[in-house]
Amino acid sequence: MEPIDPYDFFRLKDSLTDDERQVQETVARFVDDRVLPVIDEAFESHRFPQDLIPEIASLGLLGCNYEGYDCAGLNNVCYGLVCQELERGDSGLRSFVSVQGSLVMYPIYAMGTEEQKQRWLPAMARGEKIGCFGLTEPDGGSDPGTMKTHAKRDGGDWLISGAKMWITNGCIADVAVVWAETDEGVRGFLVEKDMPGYTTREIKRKMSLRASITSELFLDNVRVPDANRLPGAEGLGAPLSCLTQARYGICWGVIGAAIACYQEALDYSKVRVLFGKPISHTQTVQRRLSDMSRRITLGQMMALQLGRLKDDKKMHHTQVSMAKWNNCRTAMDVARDARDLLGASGICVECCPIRHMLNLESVITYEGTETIHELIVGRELTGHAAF
Ligand code: TGC
Ligand code: FAD
Repeated sequence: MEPIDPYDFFRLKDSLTDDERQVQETVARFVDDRVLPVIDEAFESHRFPQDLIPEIASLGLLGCNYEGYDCAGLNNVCYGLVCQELERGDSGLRSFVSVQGSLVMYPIYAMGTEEQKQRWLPAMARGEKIGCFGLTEPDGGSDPGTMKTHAKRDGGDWLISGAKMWITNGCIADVAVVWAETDEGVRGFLVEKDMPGYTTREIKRKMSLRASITSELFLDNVRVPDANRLPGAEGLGAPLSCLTQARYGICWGVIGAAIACYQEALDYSKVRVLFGKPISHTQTVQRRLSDMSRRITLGQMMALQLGRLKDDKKMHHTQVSMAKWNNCRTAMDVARDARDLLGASGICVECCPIRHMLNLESVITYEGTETIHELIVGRELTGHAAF
């Protein structure tokens, strides 16, 4: 019998196709060669490594699970593996790819006109245009149905006013998908960066996702032509369906962060000698490492099954909620325990668990907090919304 791979305990790689394995290996190489050497410095200096965008684009990772429009046309398991490998590097990079692909290209692809698709999708797949997604507002992100940003018809245009908060990529975006209340219900608009009345401001001094840009968006009577409205986006279900796409990627991504932390803790435990023996020889450390491995394995299985369901068009958004909740919690617990196993060294940025642990504080909050996902599952089970 071959020995067990500690990072693939249940041989899930055996159930990947050759193409899926190749995608994973290609992105893993990119992360090892190009991301890991720079990420500590980027995190420390609160800098998004924007110079990596052309390489990410040339690997075909932006909007990689869409067909046509210069997109790679990969399946959803491949997209998940891309997220997993990128987040093994840093949640900030996976966030960039999630927002560009799942939150901006997706609504244009699924709800846009042919003209909007031709104009934006190829340029976004090539990384020449960057997008952001404005749903959350300062008064509370968990309940987007109460958004205050509104759009009013004015002849053939719309006038949009309001503010959006905590928006990934905001300051570097050429286009913002802005969700606004109208007399006809919630609608989605493509707001372009040079439209008069539209401004952005970076949110600084974050202790989490420091290698990612987070911004506020301000809209002061911004005149947007009706041609920039997404005609297929009607009602709150439209932005929520985009969240399903991005949450799906997070379910995979955070497993990458957990693997990075577990790998570092496992290696360290074999060389840290205390009381005359490596700590890996003690029962408590073995139990903790086994528990990390168990949690990661369960998360990997959940992500893979979710991917197969998505590729079979059978995935329900409540399943995504359960997996987002489970896998973020797994990654957070593994990162914290790995940090502790490294002792004092674990508080330094040279050791990845503290960086991942801090990043995961955002990931467990954005795209629906843990509580919101528990309540979404609770609603499914009981038929009663307890939000
Ligand atoms: P509710 O009545 O549940 O839903 C309204 C309509 O939408 C449908 N729907 C969904 N459709 C697709 N996917 C989903 N996930 C959906 N959830 C609901 C639903 O069937 C209904 O359709 P219809 O036809 O019956 O009208 O709406 P509610 O107001 O009760 O909201 C429920 C709740 C709490 C679940 C929802 O508001 C929610 O998910 N809140 C969390 C908000 C959130 O996750 N925000 C994320 C902002 S974006 C972000 O964080 C990006 S971070 C990116 C990065 O950097 O990686
Ligand atoms: P709140 O909604 O105010 O929640 C506060 C607390 O109340 C939470 O613990 C929550 O779980 C709890 N709570 C809420 N409702 C209930 C209830 N009914 N019962 C019990 N407890 C409840 N948004 C975007 O639109 N686009 C982006 O690109 C984006 N990027 C982000 C990047 C980062 C780094 C971060 C941190 C956030 C980002 N967000 C983005 C915003 C994110 O989606 C919101 O922060 C999130 O939805 C939670 O909203 P909130 O922060 O306003 O918390």
